[in-house]
Amino acid sequence: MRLMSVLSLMVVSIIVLTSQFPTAFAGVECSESDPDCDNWFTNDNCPTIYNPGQEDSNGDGIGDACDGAYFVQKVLAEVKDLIESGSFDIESGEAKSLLSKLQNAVTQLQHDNVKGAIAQLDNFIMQVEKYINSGQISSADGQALIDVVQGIIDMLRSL
Ligand SMILES: [Ca+2]
Ligand SMILES: [Ca+2]
Repeated sequence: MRLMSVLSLMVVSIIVLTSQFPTAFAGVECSESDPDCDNWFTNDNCPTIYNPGQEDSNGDGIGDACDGAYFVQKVLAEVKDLIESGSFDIESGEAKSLLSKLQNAVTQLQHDNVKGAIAQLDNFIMQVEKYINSGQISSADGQALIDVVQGIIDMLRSL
């Protein structure tokens, strides 16, 4: 249950992050030096996203509000834990394929390929759905994973 609560917390934090866009994306430019209207004119850790608090949980200089790689890495760690604890009824090859989609998404994000990352995350969701349907992953675990990954996709689309 610890894992489930971690995932739920992530869903909440991603929803909070993605709901932070007020008028910044209505095509209104507050000023050339502060296009996202969050009053950070220089050193904004998400230059195009409204994040006045500048939260940066992993301290890599990229704000949480635009740090897709950070969230995917967290999901990756949780999925690894779930697999290692035997929560999923999947073969090692299936586990490898599931994890590689998340790992590939991180790699794509590190190379600024957001589209490629979203494609990997979409494939991850499809694979989880398949395992839910076959009963290899419980619908509670599976749905929690899908919700959090969908939240990350929504965040990436808003970048
Ligand atoms: Ca910002
Ligand atoms: Ca960060």
